[in-house]
Amino acid sequence: MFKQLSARWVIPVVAFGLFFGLALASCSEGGTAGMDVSEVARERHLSEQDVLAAVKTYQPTGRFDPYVLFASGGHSGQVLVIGVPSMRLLKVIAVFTPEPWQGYGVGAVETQDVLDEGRMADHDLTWGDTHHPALSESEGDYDGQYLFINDKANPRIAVIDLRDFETKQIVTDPNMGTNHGGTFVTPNTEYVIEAAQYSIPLWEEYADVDRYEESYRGLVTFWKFDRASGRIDHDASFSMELPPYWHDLSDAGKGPSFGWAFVNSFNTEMATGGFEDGNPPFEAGASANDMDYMHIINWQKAARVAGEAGKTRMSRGMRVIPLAVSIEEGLLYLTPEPKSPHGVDVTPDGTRMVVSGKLDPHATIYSWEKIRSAIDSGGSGETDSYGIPILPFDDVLEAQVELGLGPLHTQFDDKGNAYTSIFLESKVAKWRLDPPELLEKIDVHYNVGHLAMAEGDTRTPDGKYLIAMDKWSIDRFQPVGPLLPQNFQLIDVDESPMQLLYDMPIGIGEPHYAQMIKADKLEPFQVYPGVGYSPHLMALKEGAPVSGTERIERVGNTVHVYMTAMRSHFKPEYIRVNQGDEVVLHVTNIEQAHDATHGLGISKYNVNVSIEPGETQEIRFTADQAGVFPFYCTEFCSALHLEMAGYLLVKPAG
Ligand code: CUK
Ligand code: CUA
Repeated sequence: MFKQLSARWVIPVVAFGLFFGLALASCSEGGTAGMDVSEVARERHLSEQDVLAAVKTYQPTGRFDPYVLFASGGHSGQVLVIGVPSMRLLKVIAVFTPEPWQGYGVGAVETQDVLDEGRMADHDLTWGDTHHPALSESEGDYDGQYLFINDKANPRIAVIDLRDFETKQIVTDPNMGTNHGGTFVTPNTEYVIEAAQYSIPLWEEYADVDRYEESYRGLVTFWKFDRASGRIDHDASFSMELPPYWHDLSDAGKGPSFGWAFVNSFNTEMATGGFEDGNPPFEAGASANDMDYMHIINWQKAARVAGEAGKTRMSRGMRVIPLAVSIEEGLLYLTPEPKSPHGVDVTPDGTRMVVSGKLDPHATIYSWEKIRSAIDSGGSGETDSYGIPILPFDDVLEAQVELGLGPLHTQFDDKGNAYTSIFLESKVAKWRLDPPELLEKIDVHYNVGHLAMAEGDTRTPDGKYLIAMDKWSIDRFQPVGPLLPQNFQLIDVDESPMQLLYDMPIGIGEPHYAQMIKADKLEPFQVYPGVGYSPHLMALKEGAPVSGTERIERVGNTVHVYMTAMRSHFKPEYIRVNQGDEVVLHVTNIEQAHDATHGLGISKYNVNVSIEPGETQEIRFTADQAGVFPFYCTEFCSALHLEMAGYLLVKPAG
């Protein structure tokens, strides 16, 4: 019996079970007539490690997780909110993609306005490829106020307010083809960094790839964040022209390196592909060199320069610092980095930058002090073909530590250790920074991309929990067809060796990065503060319907409906309009009870809004189809929820 347990586990499990059994027996009034832990473990074929992992992750009902993970939702264009260590999915925040439950982009005007801000190339964009969420920071510490996330596919940045976990703004970067090195914030969220990936022509609308080196350009944008308004200030933001390398991840300096940003690049070969014409494909052409360039950018000085007359040029409505100005003003330096680098991660104390080359088995550690003195001493005179000074590799290198095949991204703990994902080996390497030494590796399943450590990008990481964001999950979960979920694996890094605790399938897209914050730093609203509150304004909205002001007003062909919702009725319940009328529905949930949310869905008109307690929303549509259309509350709010309904009556024209 109990074949899964080797002999060395039997005694500990029995002891554990006994302990638990006794503990339960002694604290439970009704007795423990059921099975004890060891019996359950045996029946479910669980090892002692399994039981320990379960105990380390289980959250009893009503008890909250100590950490919250904000993960990119990948192609879904959304953000996932997950409790750690339970790995329970708490919410999917609608960002770049319409989302009906939250009433995002399906009828509510203000949410549609946010999505419309994100239109590019005269297209409605109904998806995004989210990669890197960034929590707002104060003095290098997550402050729990805002979250930013990039859309790689369409170069955009979104701003989410963590008072209500809703997307407030989308800004587009008209000079980029795609982005990737975003979002990363400076230590007081002065700026949100966004670096382009695949270069496109900058100063002209169109140029064929045969003019790549002259006309195509890389770009980094520093989006100015205005904390008071909770919005990015477009006019106070600026971009910097970069060579047409393909830029990759970024990170902001802190502590001694405060004021600087670090942006990786690959394809410094400036390969232009064209496999079909007998050229090397991008994968070969863009990885021919042994070294690419890390870009070292003085953003503090660049922000000053961008404010000086004549130092920027407008391109597609954005201020851009031309390359020549950056070179002349000493805003931009390069240093070699091996080979086809991906992640650049600044250590918590800001003294070092860790880079991993996808085709190099090392973590390469740069010393900020050495970078600083190489810059101060005027460099070696060497430049790239665009005239950007190159700091010699040996002058700025602190150390290299061999980790394994395909190192990608690095996180740090509170004990001076670093953790690097090793993509080709499907492992996470734990290594020490001082002196650099590989300590141990743990298997992950499989093809790990980013890692997220508790409070990982702050000046004071917590350690303890690490999440490996795995791209493949073959043999981990119940088969669900050829498209498999991704796999988040929770790892306890305080144990030595590190222990895998939990597998969480992500069936909504390919998340790339995530950040994990202490839950008690978040102070979301329980209920909107006041009746008639607009999440867009983050204030009471003038003229929002409240109890007693419900009415229908016609102004020409526009019919304004001032409606309230409470358990369990809408007021009014009939909306009578003529075919062709414009309908403007103002609806307020006049309740203040926690969680008393109502929805408003209108049959066949593609409308659903979520109206949380106190919230007001506006819906606009043309009543172009005659007929009778029920509307109803789409949240099961009360015993008489099904009765919370009404009719839109559209009288045929003529
Ligand atoms: S990336 Cu996907 S694993 Cu967009 Cu940060 Cu590295
Ligand atoms: Cu209100 Cu259901």
